[in-house]
Amino acid sequence: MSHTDNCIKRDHYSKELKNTNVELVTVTGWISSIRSHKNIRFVTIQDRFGEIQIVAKRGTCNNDIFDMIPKLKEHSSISVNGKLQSSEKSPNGVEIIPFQINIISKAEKISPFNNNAKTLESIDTRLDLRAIDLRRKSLRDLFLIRNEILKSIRKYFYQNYFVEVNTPKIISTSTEGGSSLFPVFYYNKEAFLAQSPQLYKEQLTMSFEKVFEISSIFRAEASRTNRHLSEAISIDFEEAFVNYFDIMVRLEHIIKTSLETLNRFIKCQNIVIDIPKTQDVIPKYTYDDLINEIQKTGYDVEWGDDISPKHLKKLGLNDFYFIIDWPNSTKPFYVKDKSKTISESFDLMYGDLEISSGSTRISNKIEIKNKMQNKSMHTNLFDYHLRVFDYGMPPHSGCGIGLERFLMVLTNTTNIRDVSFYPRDVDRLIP
Ligand code: AMO
Repeated sequence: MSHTDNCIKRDHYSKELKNTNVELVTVTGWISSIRSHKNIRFVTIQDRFGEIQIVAKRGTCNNDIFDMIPKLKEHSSISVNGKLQSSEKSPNGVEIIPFQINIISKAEKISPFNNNAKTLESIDTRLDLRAIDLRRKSLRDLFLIRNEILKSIRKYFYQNYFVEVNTPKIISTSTEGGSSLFPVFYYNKEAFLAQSPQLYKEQLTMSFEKVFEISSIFRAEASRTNRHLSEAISIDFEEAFVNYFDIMVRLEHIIKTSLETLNRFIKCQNIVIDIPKTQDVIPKYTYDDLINEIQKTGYDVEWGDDISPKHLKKLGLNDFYFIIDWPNSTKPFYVKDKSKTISESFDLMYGDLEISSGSTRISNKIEIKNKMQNKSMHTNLFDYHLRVFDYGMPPHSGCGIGLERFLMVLTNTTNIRDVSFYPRDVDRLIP
């Protein structure tokens, strides 16, 4: 055994071991399990791509190495230099007979949860030690899926001439209603954390026509649920010269591309999860129709009320669908009216979970000012926005997709905290 501060340089990742002709390899990673039988000892190392099995047999490897294995601690970071050989029993078809094991960083404590368990009781214990929690394969798989989905969505946007933008997250006004705002001190002024990039993405269609942003949105959600975060990631996009039906078509494409990507990825990574079925066309139900149906089930709802998950559960709606043409009163000031009572708006649902909402926007200054006044808003606070309407604001539409909610659906995950690296909720501000 040799303790060293010098990290011995890896020459192969786990996934490269199967296809190499090299006999002597050096691998690095952290220990995920240690097993000892009479004359044979196994150490499993995990790296960014998967697992590597180290096998030490008494008599065929150095005695020091054989004796040190039971003293190793799970989670320690180590490097192993040794001989690569094929092995039918090992997870990736090869194993390493160690010549040298270096402990690069020793784990001092035993993890409070089992590394290989699929479901664990206390999410709080796990979140308190999130970096270690994320070493678990089932959880890492979720985030690798997240990575692939984001790549494919970005690719979709780039192929369709969208420009990736970043808009301010410290802002001066509310866009989605005042109750869920986080106030912050901004020098000597009151400011807020952005609930969405709404007004900025709309403005940017004036110069770039098609924009998207993937970034944090902040919502002061006082309720404790498995579907709300105080800081979530939103995939926002906005497009000039189109209406809300065109945006729904884009969402159909985004869902289709995401499901194709997901299917390919889980097959190639041997990940076993239930994923939603592909729908070429996503059904649309009007708000009017659904309210009627809900009333028939006996719920006491009136036209103009919000539609809640419990109502949708009762209707037994499954898979993806749109609820379109919401009452004007339920939607924010920037949403265009379709008539005196309803708006050009939609929510994308999966079962009873809202994944996205979007609309055609108001592009006329008088119209948006009237709307703000009807909603008792102070138009002077929005001067910075209203002034751009004097310079040829194009008709435009867009939507925001809650990334974590979309991932919950794609990976059949019930708690939104499991698809957020470091979730923030009413009780959690660390780590
Ligand atoms: P909305 O407020 O409906 O619309 O938000 C868009 C989507 O973001 C997700 N989302 C959340 N996810 C987790 N936790 C939360 N607290 C949370 N709040 C919202 C949901 C939701 O459908 N500006 C508009 C979008 C637009 O019209 O472009 C907006 O923000 O999946």
